[in-house]
Amino acid sequence: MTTAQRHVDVVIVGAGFAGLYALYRMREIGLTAQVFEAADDVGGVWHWNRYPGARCDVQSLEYSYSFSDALQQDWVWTERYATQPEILAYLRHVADRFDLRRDIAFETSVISAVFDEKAQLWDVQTDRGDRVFARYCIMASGSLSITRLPDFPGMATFGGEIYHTGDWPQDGVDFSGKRVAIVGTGSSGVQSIPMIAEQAEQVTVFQRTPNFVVSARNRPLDPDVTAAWKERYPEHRAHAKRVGSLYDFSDLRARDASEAEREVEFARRWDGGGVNFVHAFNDIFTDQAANDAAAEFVRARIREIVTDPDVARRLSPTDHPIGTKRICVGTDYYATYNRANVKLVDLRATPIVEVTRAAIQTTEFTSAFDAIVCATGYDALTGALARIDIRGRGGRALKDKWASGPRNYLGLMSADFPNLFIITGPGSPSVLVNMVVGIEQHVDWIADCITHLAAINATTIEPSRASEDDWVRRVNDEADLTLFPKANSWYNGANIAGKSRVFLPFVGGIGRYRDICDQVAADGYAGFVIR
Ligand code: FAD
Ligand code: N01
Repeated sequence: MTTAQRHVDVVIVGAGFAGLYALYRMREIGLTAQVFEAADDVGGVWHWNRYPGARCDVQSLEYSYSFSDALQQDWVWTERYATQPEILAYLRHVADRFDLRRDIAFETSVISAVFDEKAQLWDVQTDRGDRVFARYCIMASGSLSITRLPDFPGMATFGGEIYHTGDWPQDGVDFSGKRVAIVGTGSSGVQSIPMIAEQAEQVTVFQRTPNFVVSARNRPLDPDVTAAWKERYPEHRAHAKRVGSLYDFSDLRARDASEAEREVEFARRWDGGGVNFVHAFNDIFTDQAANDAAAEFVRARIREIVTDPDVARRLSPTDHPIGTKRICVGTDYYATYNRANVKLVDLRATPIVEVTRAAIQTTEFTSAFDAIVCATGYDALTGALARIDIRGRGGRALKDKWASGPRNYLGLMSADFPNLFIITGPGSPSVLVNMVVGIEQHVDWIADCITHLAAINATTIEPSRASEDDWVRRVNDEADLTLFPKANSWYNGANIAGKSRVFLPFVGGIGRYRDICDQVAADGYAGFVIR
């Protein structure tokens, strides 16, 4: 398909959960759309993250679209937390079922989007020479789509394979008989380490910061449970619109409970598995003492599971409140360190000095490896936007405007960048909630907004500076009321050298955020300038 030099109503960047739904909705409101996707297929995160053990940690029955009842009734999830292949199959099914592929150009990266003030159109160009003019531009380019490799001295000289979990070979990797180094112990490391350890001859985990890991307690989905859930889908989805997922939020404060009561509640949630552990009390994210109690419960479990006390100590997080770096959900993670073929290296005590052609040299030892797996994360929330040369009024670059931190209103739009919408970007609940719920909310709001503009015969919408300033302040102020700023994490850009340290997502929750967005629309898009 050639898309060179043509006009559409809307350009959409990305064909993951967000881009696919955006395309569906734009068509539904009668717009022509062109999607560009760097990958060779749909799926986004679920296309790229094929590492062993990759799966969601929001329950499958909830980590899925709600916009089509026929879809949610027909699709059968087989496990409590679906694997990457199953989620990818689901997204492929969605693309086929709603005939979405015909408007998607694959293996095509958007390199620039420039607002033409005279024509009032976005001029979008790709690495394949396409040039498309569009009234609207929707950035569905992902919050966790720009991978980040470590830059150890000599890395380029390594003669074995180097993998990043977020750019995994499509045909998989056979680690049988291999000596594998794994760098990184965030969610991707936590999911992949036990799986790679089962296959490889030797696994050495290079850990900089230990993370809190709760057990997934994954299991096959009982067909009766699924049927009962599907019967009550409208109720479940309505609830998720308020809270993101059927998380079991407690109304109780840890400080009001006795130590024994706290232990019972933590144990119940630990045994139940999943992220509900951090919702055991409603002050875990705001009260250091409550947080300490939850953190200590996990550290005690680590000491129970891991047989070598020194390894258990090194695996125990002490430098951040639990939950302020994204809680990891794993299967057999801590028990994996009891295996004879797994070794843990604490990079803070024993830093890497150099990577050579066949080995990694630390301050204490040199070990030979056949492969290095980097589970080293992403340039989150702003990375994909920064990769594109986005220019608004007066030729101003978005990355310059955002040099000291993202500036936008509701996380959705930035002043001087008219008709440019961002899905689950900074300033929205984004990565702090079930992201499919957040994506549907954003896309529906954008579809309503564009419909409104057409109805009043308007050409552009963008936030006023004042509303943008207020929103940025509010996002920061609300984060400052929590323990989140106490951690160095990708939530606040700490994982990228030179990135401004700003807490990126809106901590207020999807329900409150939805109310704010709905009120803005009901008030005639208050805070926006419509021309
Ligand atoms: P993505 O899926 O990242 O899709 C963005 C797409 O845009 C990508 O395919 C990318 O190639 C493309 N793109 C980017 N820039 C360009 C460009 N310039 N030109 C063309 N194409 C471009 N969230 C949850 O809520 N629950 C979970 O359990 C969960 N599990 C996760 C597990 C993993 C391993 C990861 C990495 C993330 C997980 N997430 C989870 C977060 C996840 O990001 C979202 O749930 C969701 O998949 C995001 O969808 P998206 O369409 O917004 O972005
Ligand atoms: O990335 P991360 P991720 N030298 O940034 C370490 C989602 N997700 O891919 O903490 C040594 O969390 C880094 O160490 P430190 C989820 O939202 C969900 O694991 O910076 N180490 C850290 O340990 C998640 O939060 C699932 O000190 C280096 C790790 O690499 C997000 O995606 C599964 C280093 C990076 O952890 C990102 O998770 C997977 C260096 N130079 C992903 N650089 C689910 O389960 C980095 N590290 C649903």
